Amino acid sequence: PKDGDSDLGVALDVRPKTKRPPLYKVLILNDDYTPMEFVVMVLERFFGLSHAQAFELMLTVHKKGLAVVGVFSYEIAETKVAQVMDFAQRHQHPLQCTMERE
Ligand code: NFA
Repeated sequence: PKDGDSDLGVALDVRPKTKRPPLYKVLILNDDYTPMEFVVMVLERFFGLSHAQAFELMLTVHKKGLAVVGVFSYEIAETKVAQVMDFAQRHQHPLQCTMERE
């Protein structure tokens, strides 16, 4: 019994359920071959970052091994991952982009 429950044996929860949809982190992984400028272009093109923000985040991935580049609903995250993977493959770079539940 949470709320609105007397002793009738029936739980009446009057609180509105406002469960938010789960969010997903999109991550870019470092590798030894993808050019830095290509990663910067990816971050500008698909994640709406300025050139300066994109360069900074690319360096974080390069130094730390990976970084979260955005947080989205499942469907948007899935689309971002597919766009990055497709763009990298078309340019024959081994860049990896994945998603994980927050
Ligand atoms: N490590 C890559 C290089 O030195 C650059 C890179 C950064 C690749 C971020 C992937 C992600 N050319």
